[in-house]
Amino acid sequence: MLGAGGVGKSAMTMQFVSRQFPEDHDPTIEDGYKIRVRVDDEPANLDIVDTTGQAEFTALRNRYLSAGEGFIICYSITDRQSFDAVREFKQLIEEVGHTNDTPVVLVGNKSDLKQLRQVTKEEGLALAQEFSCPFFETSAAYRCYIDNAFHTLVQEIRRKEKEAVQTIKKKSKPKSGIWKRLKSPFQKKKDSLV
Ligand SMILES: Nc1nc2c(ncn2[C@@H]2O[C@H](COP(=O)(O)OP(=O)(O)OP(=O)(O)O)[C@@H](O)[C@H]2O)c(=O)[nH]1
Ligand SMILES: [Mg+2]
Repeated sequence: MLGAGGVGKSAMTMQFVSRQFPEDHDPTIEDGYKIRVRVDDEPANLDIVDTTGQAEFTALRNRYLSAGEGFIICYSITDRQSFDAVREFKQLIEEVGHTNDTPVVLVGNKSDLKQLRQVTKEEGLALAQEFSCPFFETSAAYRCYIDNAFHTLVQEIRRKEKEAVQTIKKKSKPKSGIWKRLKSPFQKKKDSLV
């Protein structure tokens, strides 16, 4: 879970893991949750790291960037600054992973606080399109689209794993041209024996 301070990373995680909503903002230093869920009828063992949004613990948070298989980047729809910070989180992930292909889901949380909205849904969608990643507006308070966000990240991780396996298979398969050329001398010998 990545995102600026107070956007609801812990609230989303707690709703997902234990169906509880913390009313107070208790700034996270670092929390971890292990949970087994089923996604598309397949079990998934999730190791969720709820990171800090507090600037003073940035170094601590960054340790998880290289270990993470996938990321939920959160902002709050009521906090323009948290939306502006999303790009920095995406860049960090790219830098650490040396790829722009790490599974990411973008989440605009606190969708229940409509009257305090500072970021439109269209802006969220446009950023997700730029990142080529799924997007949800969630409410941790009302448990809206929380499962969708986590399950979609699992699907993204699985999809990219499958793609990686396909690429390795393709690379290790000898090209038919070379293969034919290698085989042809033997073929001729065999033919001449007959
Ligand atoms: N109305 C509403 N409030 C929310 C929602 N999600 C979180 N909050 C509130 O926002 C405050 C901050 O939530 P946290 O989950 O602690 O935020 P965080 O992103 O974990 O913050 P840090 O750990 O400091 O990075 C708390 O008071 C929550 O109750 C939501 O969906 N709707
Ligand atoms: Mg927190």
